[in-house]
Amino acid sequence: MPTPVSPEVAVLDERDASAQQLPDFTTEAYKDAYSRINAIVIEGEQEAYDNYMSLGTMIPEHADELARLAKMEMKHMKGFTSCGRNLGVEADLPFAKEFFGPLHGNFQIAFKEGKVVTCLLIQALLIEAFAISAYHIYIPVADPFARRITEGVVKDEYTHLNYGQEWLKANFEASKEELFAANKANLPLIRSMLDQVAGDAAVLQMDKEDLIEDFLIAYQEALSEIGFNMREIARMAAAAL
Ligand code: PL3
Ligand code: FE2
Ligand code: FE2
Repeated sequence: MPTPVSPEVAVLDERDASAQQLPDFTTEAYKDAYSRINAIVIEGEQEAYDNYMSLGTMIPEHADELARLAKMEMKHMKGFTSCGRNLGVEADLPFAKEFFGPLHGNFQIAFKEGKVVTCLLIQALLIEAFAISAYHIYIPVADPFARRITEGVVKDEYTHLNYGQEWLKANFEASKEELFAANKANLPLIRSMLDQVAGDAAVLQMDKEDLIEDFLIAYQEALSEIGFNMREIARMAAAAL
């Protein structure tokens, strides 16, 4: 007769095993998926740099602070470039440019129209919450080199999210209507970006539902800090359904 194993022991064993099971970073399948994900992150950091520099011209009293945030994005971009190099992967940058195209286009239109609230919602809330969720879910399944880099980056992204949150909180009543409209136009784009990246993310052992959950936590928390009530936040989140 087999020795009975207590359920506690079985659960512990399972957790230990799964905690150690990292993907094989050397397979062609992994590198192929990484060439797109790595490019998305590099392009995202580069565009974030450009966006904070643009925001600095719209909010001249914060130009120095925004230039400091932009510089952090440049450092992130370089860090993620070295992650690809470390794995021997060439980032598919044309793919990533296309991936960001619609959101990038909306930011550019808002910038030209001087819509600082829309620009802040796109960059400091949506893109930063997307990055925070992606980096959180990536860290436990990353190779050791990329994990160290990503852990440093994710702390900075909270600083960026916080910048947008505080500005919008201080200008809440005047920004409210534009925030509703900008959310309605741009949250569905984030949703479709998540859908597009899900297949490659799965190869990196990142789960789509985890990404969505983590994104919504960061985004809804920011909206609540800014001053929206529960009903308004629910209505805004529903724009992505
Ligand atoms: C702004 O600071 C950063 C903008 C980057 C956006 C990143 C979106 C990431 C989606 C894919 C998730 C993979 C994470 C893996 C990191 C190598
Ligand atoms: Fe960044
Ligand atoms: Fe950022």
